[in-house]
Amino acid sequence: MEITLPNFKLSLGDAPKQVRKLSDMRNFFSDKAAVIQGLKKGDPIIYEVYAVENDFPGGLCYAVTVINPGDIAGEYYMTKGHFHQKDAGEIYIGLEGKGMLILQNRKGEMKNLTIEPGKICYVPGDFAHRSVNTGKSKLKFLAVYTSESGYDYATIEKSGFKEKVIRV
Ligand code: PAN
Ligand code: ZN
Repeated sequence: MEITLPNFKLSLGDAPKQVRKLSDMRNFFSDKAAVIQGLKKGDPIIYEVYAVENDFPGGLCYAVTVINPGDIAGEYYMTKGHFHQKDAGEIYIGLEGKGMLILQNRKGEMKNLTIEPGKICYVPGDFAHRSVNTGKSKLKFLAVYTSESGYDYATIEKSGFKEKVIRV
């Protein structure tokens, strides 16, 4: 089943913006020396998130993430990545650009999906997820998740993902 929307326009109103710069990502990129080196030249924005959070039981939240193109010692710009505190699934819908969605559960099992305009990706509730911009332009996608999901960044900050996405 396919639907073509020629003049598609998505509006999140005045959703607040979160900015993640290289300095916020020190513990997430693999090559720590390259991060330190990069920070000597500046502190580039890696990604921005425009999120509408509805904090009530049974509610839904939604957010557009914009990841800039670029890499740190070959490792593409990416999100921090997180588990949900409560195992709850999530939907990602690709809007612009080209990327990958890396999924890893607590047993270390991995799944990789591509993110591209119009593609719907399902994130199972027990999988940590990180999106990666593998293209030359901005990667934009919409995420829809439950109000009760919560975020566990600490596990990924400590142990990372088993796989990293690098420029070849
Ligand atoms: C997304 C992510 C967003 C930013 O809305 O929160 O892409 O990634 P990090 O949260 O890993 O920094 C989502 O998965 N929400 O649950
Ligand atoms: Zn999530």
